Amino acid sequence: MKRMRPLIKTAEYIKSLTDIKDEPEAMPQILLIGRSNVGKSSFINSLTNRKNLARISNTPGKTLALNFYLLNQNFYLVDAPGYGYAKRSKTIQKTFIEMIENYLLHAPHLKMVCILIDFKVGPTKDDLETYAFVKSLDIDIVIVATKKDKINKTLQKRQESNIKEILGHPKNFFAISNTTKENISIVSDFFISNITEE
Ligand SMILES: Nc1nc2c(ncn2[C@@H]2O[C@H](COP(=O)(O)OP(=O)(O)O)[C@@H](O)[C@H]2O)c(=O)[nH]1
Ligand SMILES: [Mg+2]
Repeated sequence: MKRMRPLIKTAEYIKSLTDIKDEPEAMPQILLIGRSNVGKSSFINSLTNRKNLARISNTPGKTLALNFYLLNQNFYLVDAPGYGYAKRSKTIQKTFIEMIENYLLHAPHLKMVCILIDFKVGPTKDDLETYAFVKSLDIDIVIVATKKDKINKTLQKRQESNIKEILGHPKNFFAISNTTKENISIVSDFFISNITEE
C-alpha cells in the first residue's frame, strides 16, 4: 500500500492570548471549540502527529486563553478553552463567553470554526447552542466528532446518522478517533484545502 506523506509537515506553539487584538502575524486561523474533555488537545496532537504539542488532561484547566499553533508555516489552529466546565465560577464563565464571542466577531483572519463533539455522547445542549451561534455568523463550520472508537463498530453508522440528524445534516462532518487515528488525515486534508484556496 502506498503510504501517504504527512500533510502537516511542521507545527509549533506560538503564543497564548486573551484578546484577539494581540494576535500573532496575520495568517488564516481555524478555531477549535468544544466542551472540556471532548478531546481537543488530543486532536491537535493527532493532526500534527505530535505526542505533547497540546497538553492532554483529565482535569480541565482553569486558564482562559486562546492558544495559537502555527501549522505548515501558513495557518493557525487556535485552541480555545473548553466550555461547559461545571467547576468554573460564574465570573470566569462570563469572561470565557466574552472572549470567544469577541474573537468570533472581531477576528479578520478567522476562516473556519471547528466544533468538536463527542461521538459517543452526541451533541449536548452546549454544543447545540454553540453551533447555532456560530451558524448565525458568516463563517465556514466543520463538525468533528471525536472518540469514534468508543462505539462498537457495528453501531458506528447508526450513531453517525443520529448525530447528523440532530445537527440538521451539517455540510462538513467528520467522525474521528485520536486513539486509532481514524480519519485524521482526511480532516488535515480538509483543513489545508479550505484554508489555502484563495
Ligand atoms: N477513546 C478515546 N479517548 C480520547 C480520544 N480523544 C481524547 N481522548 C481522551 O479524552 C480525555 C480528554 O482529552 P483532551 O484531549 O485533554 O480533551 P480536551 O479537554 O478537549 O482538550 C483524555 O483522557 C484523552 O486521552 C479519542 O478519540 N478516543
Ligand atoms: Mg485541552
